[in-house]
Amino acid sequence: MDLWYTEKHSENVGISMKVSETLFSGKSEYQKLDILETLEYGRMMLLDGLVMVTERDEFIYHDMIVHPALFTHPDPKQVLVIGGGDGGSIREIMKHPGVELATLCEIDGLVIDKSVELLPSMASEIDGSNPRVKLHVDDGLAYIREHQNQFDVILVDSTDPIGPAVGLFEEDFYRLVFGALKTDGIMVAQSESPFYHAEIQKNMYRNLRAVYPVVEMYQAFIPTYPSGFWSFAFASKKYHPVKDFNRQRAADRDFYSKYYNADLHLGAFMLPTFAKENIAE
Ligand code: AG3
Repeated sequence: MDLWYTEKHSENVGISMKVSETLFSGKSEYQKLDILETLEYGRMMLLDGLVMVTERDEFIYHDMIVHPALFTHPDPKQVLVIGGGDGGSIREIMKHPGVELATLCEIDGLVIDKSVELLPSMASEIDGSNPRVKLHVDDGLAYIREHQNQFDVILVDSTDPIGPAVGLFEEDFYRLVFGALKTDGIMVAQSESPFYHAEIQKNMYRNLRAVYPVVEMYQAFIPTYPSGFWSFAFASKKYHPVKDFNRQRAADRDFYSKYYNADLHLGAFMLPTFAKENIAE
């Protein structure tokens, strides 16, 4: 018997993967969580039926949510991840030796527990053994309200703006994040597909611009997300991701990254016309 999982990307289009095994399927108080073994993409985690990560292509998303901000900020020491319970973002942050502490604030403890158990290649740094990593199972909004003016970089590693992540796309939240950043802080948030989510992007970037002086969009190719063309919002109090980018520092990094590199850092901020139009002021 052939088993396939399909995530619908629109009413009439979806991505399908052949599945060999269901490793976990359950429900937390927030959402449905499934971890499947696929033939082509390795293990895959779904939240409410949406693909969050696969072992085969997660390096792209996690390189790109972390390294552009950490190589734009000249000296990031305190980094917060909101969401990101699979641990992939924390793993990449730990490759920056200057980071003193990375804090993970994930609302759903089940996501952390099951990632540690079933997705060790991502969750290796969130199993409680690394003193440079602090874990909080808490609502991101509540957490940053209590932790103002503390972080150099805040990464919003969320799911789509439905379910528990809705509040993470609103102006009030961006204002709280602004307050939780130091005076030269940077926020990066995953910002959906320019191809499928023009309306979400329009609102999201309008909300960001109401709060931050520097707001730019950058792109990455992520085969398992809707359309494969994905984006991130770079919102900053001071540093510009292209003008203030120290190319040499990125080129001299002492770790391997399979997607990110110093040329790509700059190229990622160059957008096709339709994507620019989604977020035009
Ligand atoms: N964040 C999920 C991005 C949204 C994917 N959307 C979708 N498949 N419809 C991933 C978290 C990885 N740390």
